[in-house]
Amino acid sequence: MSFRSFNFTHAITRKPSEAVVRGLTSQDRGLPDFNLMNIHHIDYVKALKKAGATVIELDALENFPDSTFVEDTALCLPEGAVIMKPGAPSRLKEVNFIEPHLQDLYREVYRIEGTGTIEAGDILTTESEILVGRSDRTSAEGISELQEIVKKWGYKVTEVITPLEILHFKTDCSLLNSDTVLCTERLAGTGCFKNYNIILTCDGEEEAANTVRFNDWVIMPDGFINTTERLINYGFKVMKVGNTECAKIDGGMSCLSLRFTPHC
Ligand code: CIR
Repeated sequence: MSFRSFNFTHAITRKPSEAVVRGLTSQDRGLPDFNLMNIHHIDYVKALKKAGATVIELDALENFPDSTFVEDTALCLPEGAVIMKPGAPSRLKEVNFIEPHLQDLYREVYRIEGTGTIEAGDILTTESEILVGRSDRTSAEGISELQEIVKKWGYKVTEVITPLEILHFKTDCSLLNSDTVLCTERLAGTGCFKNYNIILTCDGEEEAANTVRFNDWVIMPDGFINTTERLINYGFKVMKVGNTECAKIDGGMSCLSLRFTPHC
C-alpha cells in the first residue's frame, strides 16, 4: 500500500551557503558553524538516499542566507507543485531558484502571487487534508490562494493557527503515518490534531517534533534520546542526523528538503 503523504521518490536539497551565519533567527543561540552544518547536511542527504530518495542536490546560494531551508519555497503534491511567497522579505526571491527545477519535474506548477504570503514550513500535508498554520510568515490571504489552487486536485485545506512563540506550524509537528502525528504539547493544546493519533515529544525535547517521514523511515534530529526511544517503541524505524547548527537559526529536519513524487 502506498501513501501519498509519505511515500516519495524524490527530494530536493540545497547546500548551505557561507552566509548562513546571517540566517534569520528568533533567538540568540550563537552563530552556526558552517563546517559542522555542512557535515550534518551531507549526513542528511545520505539519510534521504537510504530511505529511497533520488536526491537533487542544488548548489548554495550565497546571497540567500536561509536558502538551505528549501522546504519553505514550495508545496509539492503528486499532481503538481505550488511555488510559495515567503513572508520573510529576505527569502522572497529564493523561490525563483527553485521554480525551474520543479518546472522540469512537473507538468503543472502554480505560483502564489497575490497580496498574501505563505511559507511551506507552515504546511503539513496528511493523507486526508492539507493543514496550514496562520503565522507571522503565512497570512489568511496566502492560505486562501493556496486553497483555490489545490481545490482542482481535490485537496481539502484546513486553516489552523501556528502558536505565536513558534516560527512555523511544522516547527512543532510532523506526520508519522497516515493518521499519526508527532507533536509538542503546546501545539496539541490548540486542538488542531483532534482527528489524528498524537505522539507527544518528551519533556524538554520539543525540538524533536520536526522530523521527516520518508517511505519506511523517520529521519529525526540527533540528541533527543527520550523521544527517539518513544518512536522506536511505537515501531517506527528511526535515522538520526545532527542538527545543532541549523537549530541555531530555527531550522529542523523538514526544512532542509522538498519531498515528493512528481507526475510528469
Ligand atoms: C527562517 O527564519 O526562515 C529560517 N532561519 C528558518 C526556516 C526554517 N524552515 C522551516 O521551519 N520550514
